[in-house]
Amino acid sequence: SPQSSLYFRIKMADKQRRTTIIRQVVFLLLFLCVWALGSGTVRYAVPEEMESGSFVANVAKDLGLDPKRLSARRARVVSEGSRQHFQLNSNTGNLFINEKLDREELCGQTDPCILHFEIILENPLQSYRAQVRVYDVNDHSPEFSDNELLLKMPESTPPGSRFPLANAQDLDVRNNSLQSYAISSTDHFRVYTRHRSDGRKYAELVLETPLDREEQAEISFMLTAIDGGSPARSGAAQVRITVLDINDNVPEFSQTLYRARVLENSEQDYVVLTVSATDSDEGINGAISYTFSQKSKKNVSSFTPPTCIGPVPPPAGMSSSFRLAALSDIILFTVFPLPPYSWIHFK
Ligand SMILES: [Ca+2]
Ligand SMILES: [Ca+2]
Ligand SMILES: [Ca+2]
Ligand SMILES: [Ca+2]
Repeated sequence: SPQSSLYFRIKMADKQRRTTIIRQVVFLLLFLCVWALGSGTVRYAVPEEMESGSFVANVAKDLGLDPKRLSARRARVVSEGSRQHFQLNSNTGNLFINEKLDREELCGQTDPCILHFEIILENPLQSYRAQVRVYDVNDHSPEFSDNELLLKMPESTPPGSRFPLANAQDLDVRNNSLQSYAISSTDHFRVYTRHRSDGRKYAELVLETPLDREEQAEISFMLTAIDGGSPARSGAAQVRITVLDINDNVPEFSQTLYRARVLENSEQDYVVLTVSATDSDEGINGAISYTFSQKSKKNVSSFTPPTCIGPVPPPAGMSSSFRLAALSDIILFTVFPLPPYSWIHFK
């Protein structure tokens, strides 16, 4: 009937109006919620490593809440994680550190280190976002993974050669982290602080002056890593460089000219002369054997081949000697290994 049709239309309009109102209320509530959250965020900053129970701030004052009503409204702190880093005194509105904050443990290399939590009140329900920035304190020294860094380089290494060294690690951030490297005095090396692509700093050793194993077979010095904290902290490692031998020394006779006199009727195996040579190189590079040179073969025909009577091969730097048994006037000796070689006149 027309009447029932009209009633139906009124009903529909009513329903639509109510839906619209509900939608508007929900929207308004959402808006208020967002506004409350936005306006209620409080930010604080504390240095790490402060003792448990240290005062952070009075949140009641900062949020404009009545401290006397905090207890009745069951005000409390709810952290995002499982650990409660802070506690609220519901009588005063003071926020305290619940347990000592270690920035390195909480955030590692993430900087800034921010802890988020909420301050929740009941009757009426209100929540405020809060965050505390934990400032870094220089409580770590740069550390090398090994106390000793061992390197080997041939004595022929040209000056200007670069040697990257293992980097030290400092768990702190920014200025409190590792800034530079230094070495204790050495004539041969300089150290430079270089940056890796990931931002970490490592030490690069540069050879300044030529090495000479015969002069110094091992070079050692301290490598120090320094941070930028105030006061600065540092860590050190011993650098030991073994200089490897190169055959850069010729054997040298104890005299450039040896003179000897022999009677023409000397017996066979008569010792005419003992000569000796030394080579300051190491191992096989310093081993000496003796021989007559090709040129003087004719002259030495009456000599037995020279024999080494010292240890064969002689230890580096030790002299070796041989004996000759025969007659002659002038002989040329060549000393091995060849090249390089030394020679002497034998008269
Ligand atoms: Ca710490
Ligand atoms: Ca720290
Ligand atoms: Ca540090
Ligand atoms: Ca050498």
